[in-house]
Amino acid sequence: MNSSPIIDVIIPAFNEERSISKVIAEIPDVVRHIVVANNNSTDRTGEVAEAAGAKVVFEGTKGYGIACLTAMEWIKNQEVQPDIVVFLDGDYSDYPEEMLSLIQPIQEGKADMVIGSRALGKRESGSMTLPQVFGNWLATTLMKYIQGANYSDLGPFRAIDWPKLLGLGMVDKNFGWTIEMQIKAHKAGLRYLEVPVNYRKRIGVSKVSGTVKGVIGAGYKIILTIFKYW
Ligand SMILES: Nc1nc2c(ncn2[C@@H]2O[C@H](COP(=O)(O)OP(=O)(O)OP(=O)(O)O)[C@@H](O)[C@H]2O)c(=O)[nH]1
Ligand SMILES: [Mg+2]
Repeated sequence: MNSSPIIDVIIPAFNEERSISKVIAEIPDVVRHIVVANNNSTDRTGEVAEAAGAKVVFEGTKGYGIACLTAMEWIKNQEVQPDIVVFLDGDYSDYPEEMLSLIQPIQEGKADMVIGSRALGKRESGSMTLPQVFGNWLATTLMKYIQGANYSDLGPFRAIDWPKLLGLGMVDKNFGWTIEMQIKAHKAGLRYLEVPVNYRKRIGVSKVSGTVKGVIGAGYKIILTIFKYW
């Protein structure tokens, strides 16, 4: 790949007004567009992200996947397409500067997709709930036995070759998004690897792992997705 690839970042965000500007500020300056998918937030997420220099696209239907798909549509409509896209959460759990280690293997032609694995990195105590740790272990173990895929985490922080991502035909509109990408990448023969990423307690209120509804909804959808792509 080109030694200075064009890199865009996608941040799905639902009510992250307290964290989003910190996330944006710490993104390395190798990035071209930072696209925040404002997922029907009822707080000032959109205004704050725009003031911090991001392109904000609005998605009125709630759901992690649909927010990512909307941001991808915006990128598809740009005259110059990126080489690499990075996905990052808006809650400041990830360390945006670690993006460089996700991008590097793709830039060097060693991988098409790089997952930031929290299982391999250092986790601040309390940054992941027990159901979340167990759920990620179960999902990656099932993926190993059912699909033969080699992952240790469903970490949302990831980088992927843009044309290859488009080729996967992503469709999941909510919590199946991360695992769908991983299963499809494996089945399509993409070269993928994981690098350790560190993880800290989010700023603001949990939408998924800290709520009963979120855990059940995400767990159900993740297992369903594994069997859907059996
Ligand atoms: N739950 C949820 N999150 C969304 C949605 N749209 C965008 N997001 C963003 O997706 C990211 C992940 O959500 P989080 O609430 O951090 O979920 P999590 O990382 O599993 O759990 P916690 O960090 O413990 O809350 C955040 O940046 C959210 O703002 C949506 O419709 N639902
Ligand atoms: Mg989070």
